[in-house]
Parts: sequence; structure tokens; C-alpha cells
Amino acid sequence: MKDEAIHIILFLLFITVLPLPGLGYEQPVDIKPDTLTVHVLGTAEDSRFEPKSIRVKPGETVRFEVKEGMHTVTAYHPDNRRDLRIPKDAPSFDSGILTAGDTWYLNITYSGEYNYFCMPHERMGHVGKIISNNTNSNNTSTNYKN
Ligand SMILES: [Cu+2]
Repeated sequence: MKDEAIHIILFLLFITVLPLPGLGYEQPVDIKPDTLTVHVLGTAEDSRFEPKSIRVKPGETVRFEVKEGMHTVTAYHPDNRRDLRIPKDAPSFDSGILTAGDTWYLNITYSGEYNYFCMPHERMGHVGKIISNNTNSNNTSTNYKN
């Protein structure tokens, strides 16, 4: 119960801080042709990452474009109070609250599976996965759906 209250307070803090300029969560990166885009959609039970799973190579960047609602891109990592479900040497990540029109970048540096979730909608199944490996497949598409 106390835990729940802390979550709500943190959430309200995020919302309060959000409109201030200069506090955006975007990370400046070079836009490269190998930047892949994941659209973040929905406002409640319909919340989703599209595509839900993508395949990348280490060194590539994933761009999250929030189209509607209020979401986060958060690693399954002990730093975020979850079991580790990203490569063990990879740094944890958490976008903070993103709203419609926001873009957030994640640079993938290690091989392995990066599982991530959206804090407000995790329990509604708002989760995604990035599979990073160096193997050259014959498949020219870098995205696929689960
Ligand atoms: Cu969400």
C-alpha cells in the first residue's frame, strides 16, 4: 500500500515536471540510416509498441516515437526494480514519461535480448523486445512481429 502511494507520487512528479523546457528526455544522437523506429501507441488497454519486437545489430539506434498517450520505455533491470532481462553488461535505461509527439532514442551496444516495458501500462501488457545480434541473415527486413 505504501509502495503504491510512492508510485503515484512519483508519477505525479513526472507529470508536473514534464512541461518545463530543457527537461526533455531526448538524447541527442546522429540520425543514421540504420536507426529503426518503434511507434508507441494507445492510451490504456490498447497501449502497444509497434513493432513489438525488432531485430537490430549492435551499434544501431532505436527511435521511439510516441503517437498518443503517456508512456515510458523502461528496461527490465534491477535499477528499475525488475529482474534483469537485458544483456548483463548493458546499462539500464528508462525514458521517463513520454507524451504524444515525444521521440526518445536508445543506442544498442551489446548482443542479446533487451526486454523493456512501459511503467504506466506494464500490467496491461505494454512491453517490447529488441533482439541484438551480429549474425547476417538473408532476411532484408530488420523488423518482424511476434
Ligand atoms: Cu504505455
